[in-house]
Amino acid sequence: MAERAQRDEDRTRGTLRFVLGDQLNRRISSLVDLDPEHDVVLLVEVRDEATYVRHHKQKIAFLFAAMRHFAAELREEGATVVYVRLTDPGNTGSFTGELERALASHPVERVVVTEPGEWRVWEMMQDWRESLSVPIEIRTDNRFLCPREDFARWAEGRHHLRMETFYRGMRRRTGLLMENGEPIGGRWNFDAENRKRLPKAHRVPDRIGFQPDAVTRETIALVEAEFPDHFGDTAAFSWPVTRGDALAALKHFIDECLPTFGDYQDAMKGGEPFLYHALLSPALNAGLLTAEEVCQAAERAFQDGAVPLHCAEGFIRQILGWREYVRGLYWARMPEYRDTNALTAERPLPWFYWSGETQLNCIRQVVDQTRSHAYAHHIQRLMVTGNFALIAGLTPAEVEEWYLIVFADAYEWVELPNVHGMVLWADGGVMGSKPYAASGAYIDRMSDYCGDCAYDVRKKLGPGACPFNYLYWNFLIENEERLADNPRMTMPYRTLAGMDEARRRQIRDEATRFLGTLSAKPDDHQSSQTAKPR
Ligand code: FAD
Ligand code: DLZ
Ligand code: SF4
Repeated sequence: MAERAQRDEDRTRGTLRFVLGDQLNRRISSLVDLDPEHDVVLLVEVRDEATYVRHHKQKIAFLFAAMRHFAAELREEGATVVYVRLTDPGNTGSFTGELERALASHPVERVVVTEPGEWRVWEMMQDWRESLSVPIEIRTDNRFLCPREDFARWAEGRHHLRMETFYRGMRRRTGLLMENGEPIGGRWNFDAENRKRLPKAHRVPDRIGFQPDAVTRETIALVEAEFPDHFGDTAAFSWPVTRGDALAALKHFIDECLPTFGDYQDAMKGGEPFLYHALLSPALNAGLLTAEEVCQAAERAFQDGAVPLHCAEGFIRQILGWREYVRGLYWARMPEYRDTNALTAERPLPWFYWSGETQLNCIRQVVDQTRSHAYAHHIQRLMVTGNFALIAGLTPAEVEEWYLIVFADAYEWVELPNVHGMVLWADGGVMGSKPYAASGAYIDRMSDYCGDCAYDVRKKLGPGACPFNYLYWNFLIENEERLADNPRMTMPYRTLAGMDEARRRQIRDEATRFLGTLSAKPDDHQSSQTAKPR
């Protein structure tokens, strides 16, 4: 009894360290000064987080498995961990409820957290300053290379926030791929060398997969039981769920894929969802890996002569450039950022984004692989499902919700700028200098999808013509007032100006007819919000 009283008294001097499900890193700021003697680490599985959008089943199973493994590793280290499972009796279902419950049973001096990835949770944390019985310290998220405040300073006063300028600053700041203050190889960017189409007989390497262990099998079963109507299958689950597995995935990528990554970065191939891509984003975004160590691993491989410069640079740019940039932009511009709709796009999301049931082969391929793997690579997200959403004028909020649901790596800080800014140009050019609109010719050039399609990519109009072709021109016509003055749109608008009135009318008619066939519902009484997306 006396021993227990003493222990409780010690705890009153301790700290409760609340680690969110995407902060699973032993060096995260909330854990750097962990005192296993006195502190309590809290991790909670809560229904609110699994359902604020109806995440892909694999994303929930992945995160719960990673959280359980992380908790076990902390316990092995001697830390006191309070781990709340989804179905534990008394689970209130929310971050706030579980934090209050933990404080009621573990008297501590203060709470320490790391700033969250999403605005929604940031707002919750501001309320905790007022509502909790003890003080709370919210620390910088040290998994990123550019703190939010530094990005905000860089962004201040700029209307256009161009990634390339930011990226050069980050190369200088970190010294990655730099020599005597200059970029190695004399150039900052080797993008032009990263646009090859995959040759027909080309064999891509087999990928390392991580068979679900007992912990993951349990979380998969939990998700199937608790969230049966969420989008996605779990049969092909093979994500790394521990730090050890994530490091093995990184090594596999650097050894087997990075030497060719740059060449085929933009390529797409039917039945080959992964090609040379890293498949590291779920692990990175959940904290199992850090941006710094991943970039350093790529730089080391270049310095060892195992990886050509354009591949190492192409990969490092994605993480040091794009990833840090979208995160900075999100925090610099939220919450107003999500509310803009610069192209006044208002068409509901077609049901085929959930079902994959469409004759557009490119979309079918991407939706089907996304259902199986909770993954599509960048160009599939940007130039297939994204490009369609842009040129068909789909409502930003619905498209954004879809992207936040269907990928294992999706969190609003990274999803929103990519979808709202890069894909839909709904921010009116804050992020990208022009919309990435493209006709079927782009998809045909970078993939083999068109060969197996019911539509003819070479046909611009008339029966059997590829809808991407007339939707593209229809998009330019509809947005002529907004976009024709954009210097980067001069070429397409010059071509449009050369079209006679009859052809413009035909484009408008065929686009209107096609768009009229799109249904937002599987039948008359289900919507994408309430239906069972499978
Ligand atoms: P690789 O192609 O091998 O790239 C390596 C790494 O670079 C990725 O793991 C990722 O961390 C980073 N990266 C590359 N491009 C971007 C980018 N544009 N923004 C941020 N990081 C980038 N990424 C997410 O992590 N979560 C999302 O929710 C997400 N939504 C996206 C939505 C759209 C419309 C688009 C166009 C892109 C989105 N991305 C998102 C970025 C990118 O598509 C994924 O990071 C990438 O496909 C993940 O697969 P990979 O690890 O195989 O990446
Ligand atoms: C995405 C997610 C899910 C599905 N479930 C949980 C959870 O049960 N517990 C938790 O701590 N985190 C979860 N997450 C991740 C959070 O949504 C994420 O931490 C916030 O969105 C802030 O980025
Ligand atoms: Fe997609 Fe058009 Fe090619 Fe079919 S023909 S796969 S719809 S781009």
